[in-house]
Amino acid sequence: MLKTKIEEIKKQVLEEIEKVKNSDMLFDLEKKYLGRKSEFVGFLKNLKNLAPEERKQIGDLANKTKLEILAIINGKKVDLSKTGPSTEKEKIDVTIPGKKKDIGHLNPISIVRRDIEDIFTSMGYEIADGPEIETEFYNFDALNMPKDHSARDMQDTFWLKQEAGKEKLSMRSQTSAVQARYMQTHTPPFRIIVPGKCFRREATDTTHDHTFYQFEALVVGKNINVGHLKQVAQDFFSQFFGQEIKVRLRPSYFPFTEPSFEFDISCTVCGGTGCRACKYNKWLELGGAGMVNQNVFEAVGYKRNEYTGFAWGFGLERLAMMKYKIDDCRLFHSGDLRFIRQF
Ligand code: FA5
Repeated sequence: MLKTKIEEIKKQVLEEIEKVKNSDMLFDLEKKYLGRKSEFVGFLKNLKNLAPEERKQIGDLANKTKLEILAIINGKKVDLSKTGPSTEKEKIDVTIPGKKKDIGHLNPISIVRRDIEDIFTSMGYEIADGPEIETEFYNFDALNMPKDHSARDMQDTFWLKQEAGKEKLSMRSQTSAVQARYMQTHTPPFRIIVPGKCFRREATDTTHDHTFYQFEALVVGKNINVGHLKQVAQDFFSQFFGQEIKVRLRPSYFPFTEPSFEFDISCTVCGGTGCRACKYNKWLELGGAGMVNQNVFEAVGYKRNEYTGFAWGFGLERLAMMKYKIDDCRLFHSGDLRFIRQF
């Protein structure tokens, strides 16, 4: 009786498979005869209720038949694949445009930062780092700015709420804060750059944001002089912009350098002949620079006058603005994808 039933199922499969014309029909047939809820599979599940003698005999036949049905279905699959797609779903329209994957974009600040790091590491510089939340000591005291020093007002600092008995903390207002950190743990000679985020509580405009990047350079050794500062900067800018760049130092004041300079480069747009980008000045201001004040060396434990060194702090946004001819630095951190997608 059961034997006949099994043979009957196989016969039905053989009959129905002849009528199958496409993969959808084959799928339905497979479901009907071998699916979890099919008569055949239910039947296999109930084998356990048979007497041991019959269970073995019928079980063997059922399993053999199941494999045969599977082979019939697979054979049909192969036949159908040879005749090409039989349903709309299976057809591939090669003229439909592909779906573009969104892979994200580097912010131009990151691109510029990487370029700078590549150029300086190729010149033998180390890349140093420091925390964005900084102690008063590293951001000010060690940089020759005692507590009541008026130079602290040169930068509007975001101070954090002071915890009782703990040191006063602020959002780092300049990458110069890393100078003392690095020098405390290293002995000259060394040359480093420190690209990093800075924060200032100031009204924003096209060239000022509350969050911006600077890139500090610090070179310390014996007999380092202003000539080295000028030459290294000139080499760097020429590589960075891919054209010859002239640099100009103007006298200035920073408590942590003596002498101190404002640092200008020849306009990259007009090449130094005067244009709208440089407001017909021919020069563009990029940041501050100078020879490390001996008081800073003393604050980190070096012997006075044993070493000399130069340092600078340039705005990364200014460099990116010049490189990509962007007229508002606030765009960099605006999160506006229409802007970012252009890079
Ligand atoms: C300084 O921060 C000094 N630490 C630079 C320095 C380093 C001098 C080492 C001597 C030796 P200043 O505040 O001028 O200096 O800032 C330097 C540069 O950072 C500016 O010229 C500008 O390019 C950039 N910068 C400063 N404030 C902002 C701001 N709010 N938004 C965007 N860029 C800024």
